[in-house]
Amino acid sequence: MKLQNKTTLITGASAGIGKSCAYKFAEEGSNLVLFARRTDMLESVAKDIESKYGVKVFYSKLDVRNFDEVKTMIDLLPEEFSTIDILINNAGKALGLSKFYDADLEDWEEMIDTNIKGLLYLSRVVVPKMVAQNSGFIINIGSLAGHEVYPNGNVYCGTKSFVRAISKGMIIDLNGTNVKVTNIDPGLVETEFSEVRFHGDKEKAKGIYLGYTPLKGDDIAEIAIFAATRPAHVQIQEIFVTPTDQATATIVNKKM
Ligand code: NDP
Ligand code: 8X3
Repeated sequence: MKLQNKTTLITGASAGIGKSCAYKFAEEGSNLVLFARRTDMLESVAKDIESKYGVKVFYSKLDVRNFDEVKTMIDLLPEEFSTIDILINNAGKALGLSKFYDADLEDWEEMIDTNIKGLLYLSRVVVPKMVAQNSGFIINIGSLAGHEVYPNGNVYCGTKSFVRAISKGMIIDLNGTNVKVTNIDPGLVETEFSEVRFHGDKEKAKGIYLGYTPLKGDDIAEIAIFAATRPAHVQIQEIFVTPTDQATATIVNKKM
């Protein structure tokens, strides 16, 4: 086990990539601090992980869009969870897939508040403690959408370009400390992502992953483990990973 006695904080741990990271990091011996808005799902993840891996898990409802909630939660973490070794800024979403001049303003607000401000809020509160302890590791989950703007992706792609830029900004500002940053940019991963994007339309969401083999949450979690377990002098700044069947956002080898 490579992460024994470490503490990993994961946002968006109730589903998808965040949930996969919770299991993989626990498998490596890390204690966990898990956040999301759906506490029933968090609770079942936490209980299952505790019984399978014997690590300590703290979980709580936390909406990353609310700075006061984030600050209070981190300030009041129980003593045994208060030293965060690894921060995984994962909570995020796309909402809608339409031309920018037709888009729903509320969708924009929620994407910007979650993908950009939420990541900033968690980092602003957790990272000073990492700098003070002169050790820590930050994983920001970006996207292929941060490398490439695709039709109707407009604002979501903008938020993921931001994630890529702020990851670089963090790397620059943390230079000279032992706090490392890795930006992970996945292509198509089969999670609740598309169901959320299409506002609960399960059929439409399913269609996104048909006819080829998409990535799974576990594929991204394994990459996160690899990045988090390099020697102290090795910083993997960025990982861009797609399914083998995906060349670009729009070139996907669908056999159908
Ligand atoms: P899921 O929809 O499966 O999971 C998203 C997670 O984020 C859930 O746990 C959700 O929990 C949480 N979340 C959403 N809003 C908030 C909020 N305001 N506060 C706290 N938690 C929140 O999607 P993925 O696992 O696929 O997405 C995870 C990350 O990966 C996102 O940043 C996404 O942009 C990125 N990504 C996804 C790709 C894909 O193809 N799936 C590809 C590239 C990047 P809850 O609803 O309970 O709050
Ligand atoms: C999720 C992948 O291609 O839907 O970020 O933007 S994509």
